[in-house]
Amino acid sequence: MFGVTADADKHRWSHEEFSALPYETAVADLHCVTKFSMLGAEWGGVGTRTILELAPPGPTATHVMVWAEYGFSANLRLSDFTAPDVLFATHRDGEPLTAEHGFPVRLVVPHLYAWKGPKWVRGVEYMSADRRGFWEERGYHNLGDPWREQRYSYQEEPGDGPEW
Ligand SMILES: Nc1nc2c(c(=O)[nH]1)N[C@H]1C(S)=C(S)[C@@H](COP(=O)(O)O)O[C@H]1N2
Ligand SMILES: [Mo]
Repeated sequence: MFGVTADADKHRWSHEEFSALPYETAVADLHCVTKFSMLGAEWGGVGTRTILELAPPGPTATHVMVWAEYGFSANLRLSDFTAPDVLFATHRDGEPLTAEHGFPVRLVVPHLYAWKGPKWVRGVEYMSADRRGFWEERGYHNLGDPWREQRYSYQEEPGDGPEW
């Protein structure tokens, strides 16, 4: 965790330390915008709320950027990042994630479209203002709520995302 943390320090976990943190599960569908969705998987890993307690954000933090391998990133409102059932998943249906699906850790955000859940997560940046991630810069909706069908940026309403 880096960016505007409460103590202005970076917080890191080795794989071993991360694996020792409290383990939670959540059943969640992955809604992809362009492919078939993965339904009903049980994800296991570390809750974002656990990480937030260990590395709290500073008072000005309103958003996060979740950074992954290969330059992928996704931005989230802090409230979406810390919502119940949002996990740094290490397991799916009781098995460690495969490389293809995000080993060693991916973010699972059950209430948002799947691009908001980076695979191969490397770090999370607390931000004092919103900034678009990889797909959000390339035409996907800044918020990505599947129940509101927020797929593309042209559907954004004023206030849904930062100015272009
Ligand atoms: N690092 C990274 N994470 C990513 C992506 C990506 O391209 N790179 N694609 C996203 C999209 S668009 C979807 S639909 C899901 C797909 O997850 P799956 O490969 O486990 O089915 O991963 C998301 N996370
Ligand atoms: Mo996707």
